[in-house]
Amino acid sequence: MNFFCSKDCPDLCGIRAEIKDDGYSFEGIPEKWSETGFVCSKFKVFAEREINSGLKSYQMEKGEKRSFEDDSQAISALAETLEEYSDKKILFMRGSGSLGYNLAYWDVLFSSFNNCWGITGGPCDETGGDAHVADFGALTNPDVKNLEQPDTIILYGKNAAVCSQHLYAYLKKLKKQGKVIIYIDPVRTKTAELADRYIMINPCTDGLLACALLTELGLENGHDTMALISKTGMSADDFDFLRSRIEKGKTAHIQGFGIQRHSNGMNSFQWINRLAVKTGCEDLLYFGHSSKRKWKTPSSSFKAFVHADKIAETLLKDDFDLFVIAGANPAMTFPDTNMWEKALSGIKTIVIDTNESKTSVHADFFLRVGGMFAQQDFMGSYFFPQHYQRGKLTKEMSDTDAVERLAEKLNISIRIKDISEVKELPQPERKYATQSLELTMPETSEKFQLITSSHHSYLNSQTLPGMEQGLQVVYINSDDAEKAGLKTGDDVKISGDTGHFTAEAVVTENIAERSVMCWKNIPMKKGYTNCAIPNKLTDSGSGLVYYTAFVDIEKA
Ligand SMILES: Nc1nc2c(c(=O)[nH]1)N[C@H]1C(S)=C(S)[C@@H](COP(=O)(O)OP(=O)(O)OC[C@H]3O[C@@H](n4cnc5c(=O)[nH]c(N)nc54)[C@H](O)[C@@H]3O)O[C@H]1N2
Ligand SMILES: Nc1nc2c(c(=O)[nH]1)N[C@H]1C(S)=C(S)[C@@H](COP(=O)(O)OP(=O)(O)OC[C@H]3O[C@@H](n4cnc5c(=O)[nH]c(N)nc54)[C@H](O)[C@@H]3O)O[C@H]1N2
Ligand code: SF4
Ligand SMILES: [Mo]
Repeated sequence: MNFFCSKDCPDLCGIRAEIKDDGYSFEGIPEKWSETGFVCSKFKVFAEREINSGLKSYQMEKGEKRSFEDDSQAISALAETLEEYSDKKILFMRGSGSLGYNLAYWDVLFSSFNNCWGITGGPCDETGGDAHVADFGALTNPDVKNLEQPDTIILYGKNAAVCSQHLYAYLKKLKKQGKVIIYIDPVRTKTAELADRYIMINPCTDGLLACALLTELGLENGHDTMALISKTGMSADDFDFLRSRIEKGKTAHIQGFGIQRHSNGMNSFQWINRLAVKTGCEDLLYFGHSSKRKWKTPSSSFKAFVHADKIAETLLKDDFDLFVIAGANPAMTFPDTNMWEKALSGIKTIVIDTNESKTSVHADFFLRVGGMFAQQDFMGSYFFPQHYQRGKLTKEMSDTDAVERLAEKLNISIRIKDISEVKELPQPERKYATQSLELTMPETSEKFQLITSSHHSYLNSQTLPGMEQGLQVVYINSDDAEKAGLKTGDDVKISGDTGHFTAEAVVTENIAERSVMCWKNIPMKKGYTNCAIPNKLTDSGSGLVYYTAFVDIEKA
């Protein structure tokens, strides 16, 4: 059967799936740009979490958990609950648990309630997307095969070895063909191993770097290049190398998500966009495109919206009667964990998920769905040109099975369309329209800047029990560690404006001074990284800031 992985990963792997006596087998489908098809190691984790896990739907009654025998019972009970709320004020949130096209039918179902509100803005690629729309009028990505053209490829905060393993494999091939690869990141991650040159940069200064390069190339004026380079923290030699590579030949620029999770993230993106355009490399500028770009989304009309940075705050104000969460784990993945905990414990909550999570422990009703293996669906890649369809592999109740059954009980008319019935949209083109661009200086602080990155063994908060063991660490530069009297293995208390957590120190040369790094979205030795990250919007006004979070560190 044709299958694909619909996780929140830029790649989108096409997969051939087979049902065997002892389970399932999965094999990656080759692409034009990658003859050896493969699926990443995370895929096994998804299969183990989601396929026939035995987890049942349940409802809390006077503090007691009542599990349902089967899906029909659960659906009937949920329909009854929802009927009680038909005129009440509901907040609906859908996350990135699975990003197939059909998951949007949850929006269709809930937005048909009289007083249901949705969410705008989000935690993922919003800021970078806004920068592209502002500059080019569209969010689009050039053909990945254009990467065969340049002499140099620069990766900015794109940890491809971990987050985009197919791109990493392709870059390896391109390197063998003689392309020079430069990787810029405040952390020397696994991706640095691929690079001909790794350049350590201070967080939030990629825009300053692009502006300094443009100025030195005579394409921009009015900026003090020496001052800008000094703020990036890179050596004159590294800067000259970058300038000479861009001057000499064609250069591709690949923007990662890391840069746009900062308070000046949109501005940084716009300066890199400008660098690519003004040096004649617009068709070599990559960020990503929407995974649903080809199709018109099913229409939903919410009464109004709450912004992504205000969800927990609004719930705490008791503005809503019911909170519905499908495929999201905000208690772990959104900023300000402590506020989320308080908000979730005070509101009636329905969680629709494949697994129990830090969010679902607060659920008054938990609806268990079979996840992507049970879901017939289609979707495109964020980065690559391909798109895939898949059938329903397991017999478990999928998200759309649940939507259809609930809609029928609630007398709401919803029909899940086949891909052949979905309207295809024309694909937009880039047209650079930004005349002049101000440069936004990074926020500064006496404190440490906390970066919380993706780990190769799991995706966002989708882990197996115990997976956090050995990963509850904080990377600290050796000079900083010496000043703070810290050694590898010490427990460190990391405190931000909204709370604190504890992790074990790893003293290293592989991180910029005054920055510290933890793995994202897992429990730490005490508390959670997002306890120390306040709710804040980036300069785009729609993305959440994660990495411009300032913290104090002390031996615990
Ligand atoms: N294994 C794995 N893969 C994943 C995920 C996962 O959790 N695990 N998550 C998926 C999701 S939801 C997403 S959105 C993508 C994200 O994928 P990527 O775009 O690769 O982003 P991240 O690895 O989150 O962040 C990339 C890097 O940005 C660096 N960085 C931080 N600040 C700056 C800065 O100011 N400048 C520069 N140059 N670099 C900076 C960080 O040190 C980090 O190494 O990955 C997806 N793939
Ligand atoms: N500190 C810090 N926090 C971050 C980030 C960071 O870099 N640093 N990255 C942010 C980013 S880029 C993102 S995208 C967000 C992601 O945040 P979330 O949207 O919360 O993402 P996940 O943890 O991937 O998935 C949420 C839930 O979906 C469930 N799920 C999986 N498959 C299905 C399915 O098919 N159906 C249903 N109904 N549920 C399913 C999973 O079990 C999981 O509990 O996290 C953000 N949080
Ligand atoms: S690389 Fe991404 S799309 Fe491919 S199997 Fe892994 S998580 Fe899924
Ligand atoms: Mo994301």
